[in-house]
Amino acid sequence: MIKLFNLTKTLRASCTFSPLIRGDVVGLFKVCPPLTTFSRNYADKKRGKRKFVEVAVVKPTKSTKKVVDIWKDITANELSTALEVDFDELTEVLVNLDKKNLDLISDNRPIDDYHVLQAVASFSCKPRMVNGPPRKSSEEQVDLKPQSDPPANELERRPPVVTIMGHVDHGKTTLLDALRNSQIAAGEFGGITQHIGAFSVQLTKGRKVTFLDTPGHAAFASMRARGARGADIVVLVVAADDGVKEQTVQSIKFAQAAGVPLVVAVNKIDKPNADPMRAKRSLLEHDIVVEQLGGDVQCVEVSALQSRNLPALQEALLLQADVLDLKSTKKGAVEAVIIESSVVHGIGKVCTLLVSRGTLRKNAVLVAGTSWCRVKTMVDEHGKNVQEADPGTPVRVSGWREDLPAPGDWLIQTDSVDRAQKVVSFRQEQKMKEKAASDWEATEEDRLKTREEYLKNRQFLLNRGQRYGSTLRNVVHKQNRIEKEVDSGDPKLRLIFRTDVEGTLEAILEILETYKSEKCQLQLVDFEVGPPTEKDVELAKETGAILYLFNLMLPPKLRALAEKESVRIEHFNVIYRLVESLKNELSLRLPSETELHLVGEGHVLKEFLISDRARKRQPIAGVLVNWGNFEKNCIFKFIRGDSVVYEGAVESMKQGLEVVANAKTNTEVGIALADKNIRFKEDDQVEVYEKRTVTQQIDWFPPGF
Ligand SMILES: Nc1nc2c(ncn2[C@@H]2O[C@H](COP(=O)(O)OP(=O)(O)OP(=O)(O)O)[C@@H](O)[C@H]2O)c(=O)[nH]1
Ligand SMILES: [Mg+2]
Repeated sequence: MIKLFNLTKTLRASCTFSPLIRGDVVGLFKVCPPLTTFSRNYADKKRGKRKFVEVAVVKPTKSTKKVVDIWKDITANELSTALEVDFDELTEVLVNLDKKNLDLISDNRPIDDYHVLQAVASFSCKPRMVNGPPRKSSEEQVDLKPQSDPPANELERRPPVVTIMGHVDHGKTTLLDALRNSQIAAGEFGGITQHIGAFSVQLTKGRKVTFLDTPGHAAFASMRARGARGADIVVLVVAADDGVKEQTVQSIKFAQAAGVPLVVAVNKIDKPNADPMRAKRSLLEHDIVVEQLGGDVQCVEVSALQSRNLPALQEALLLQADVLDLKSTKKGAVEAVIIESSVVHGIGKVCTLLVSRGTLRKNAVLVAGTSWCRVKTMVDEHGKNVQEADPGTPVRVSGWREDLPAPGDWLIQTDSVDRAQKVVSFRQEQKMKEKAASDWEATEEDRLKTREEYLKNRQFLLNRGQRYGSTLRNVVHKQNRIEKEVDSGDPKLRLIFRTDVEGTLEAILEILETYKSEKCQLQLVDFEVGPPTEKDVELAKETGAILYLFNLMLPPKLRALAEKESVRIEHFNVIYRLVESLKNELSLRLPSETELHLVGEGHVLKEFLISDRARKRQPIAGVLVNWGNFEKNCIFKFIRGDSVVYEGAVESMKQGLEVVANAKTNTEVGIALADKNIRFKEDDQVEVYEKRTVTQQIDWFPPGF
């Protein structure tokens, strides 16, 4: 057996004969050594034609074979990873080489060096000797990864996570209220849900279910998508009087994309115009075939308001949960998903999370995204302190440091604050690297753009006969000056946002993304979750922005400061009111337009020519007012046939000898224009318009508003 320290030697030796192992073919010479250029030319000339066979110079060709790192005492397992081949396939090759290898493979012992080389060759790869197995990447060493599946003997049944989804106002929160005997819907601002809520409910038969209530309003699509992703079962609420609507369809799609089974609750069956069958049939169009129509999707008709048929819905949910056979372990490190996060005055960063494995206790050290936490307080949905939270339990946890975890982030427990901090700084570093890479790409793009721009400007100068001179000074700066002047008058709306929770901030930003109007610029100066501070007021003052607060209190001290600094603060707790306000603010910044409103009509009875002192003849239109009111300061139009003879102000209006400011229906009035050259004819039509200024409306219609 050749020992591995001889491996390099063997390799070198084998290269001479075996291109399979060596990989790169150096070269082959045909017949003669090459001639110098001089001697060949001379020979060619002398003999008139070439007699030599052309030398085939074969350049060193780089092997295209994959290089595989091998090392002393490599095992079959390691070799299959290095070769990136199936372990069984490699086993077969090694056993074919020598039956004894089977024992080495089963005991995970090192394979003989010679067989290693042969195996590598048989997979058409090129071996490269390295000192040892590759070290784990720093990412694997530092970062926290979810644990592998728990052993079967640790698994215990856990409560199902049921997400309630559906169109706005179809009764999701009322249904949850009915199931848990609460009054959430009654206390909601604007009668709509704007947060994702997590509730643990004890159903009949002592079974617990964790409900996630999602908003139905169009603005909260991301929250709905997250709700579906975090669910075991989705309850699709469809109002029997309204049927399948836009957000019902979206909810179905989110549930299907997340691969989560549905249970349909046809709600509001107490309503006189309820038509549960119609609702069920329209679900067919979206591939939801309920049991009553021969499908396999459970469907229960309920009235959340009257608590009708709720036991049947509970039964359906528990049945579905049993089918799914949901299990987890209470042991080991905690893993959970962040449902919502916020900044609470006096408490700091707080997250609602749903435990998925392990048992969460006070003082546990957690990492989620780029934040970490030593659990300071832990409360349930009623605000009651809890000591423990096991799988399927939602809790609110305070004690977060660094960033605010984002909803949907995966949380993992770690053993020490030191480790948590290391993980967080590693992740922050990774984020920065990713950002730097994307920034670099953007810079590179910019550089190419600048180059293109430069060549264009250079060509522009060349076309004008200028071969020298700065393109920057001669083209760009000039252009910028012009653009600046044009730009300076553009209407702008600058905004700063502070919201109660991350989810609403995300919804607001998504709404702002839909703003495409060019009539008024919309500039987002800053946005953050948490109560406003003095800095926000200062920033608003500096930038001339309006500070928008969503679902947040404005401390009296800040109110006084804002008043002193003349900073506008707008306060909302219902999303559609906030959007209304934004649209208003944008519209107010648009220049007003004038519209002409017809206020009277008449016709010319006769033209009079009157001589004035300068002996100039002044044509006067003798007009009968057919209807309306001729105000002197209105716009007058004289129309003959299809053409407008005159449009504009009049010089004077007289009734008899009296100068008048207006003339009413059925009265005659003499009208003089400043332009004495305009003549009138009998039956010329006269239209009188009042100028009205109207404010423009912004052309922005975010979906759902
Ligand atoms: N008649 C009748 N009204 C209902 C029923 N369920 C809900 N409602 C009413 O429907 C309205 C909307 O109810 P919510 O529970 O707030 O609806 P939601 O689906 O949670 O609304 P969002 O969360 O904003 O999407 C309220 O006025 C409820 O009283 C029901 O079974 N029957
Ligand atoms: Mg609701």
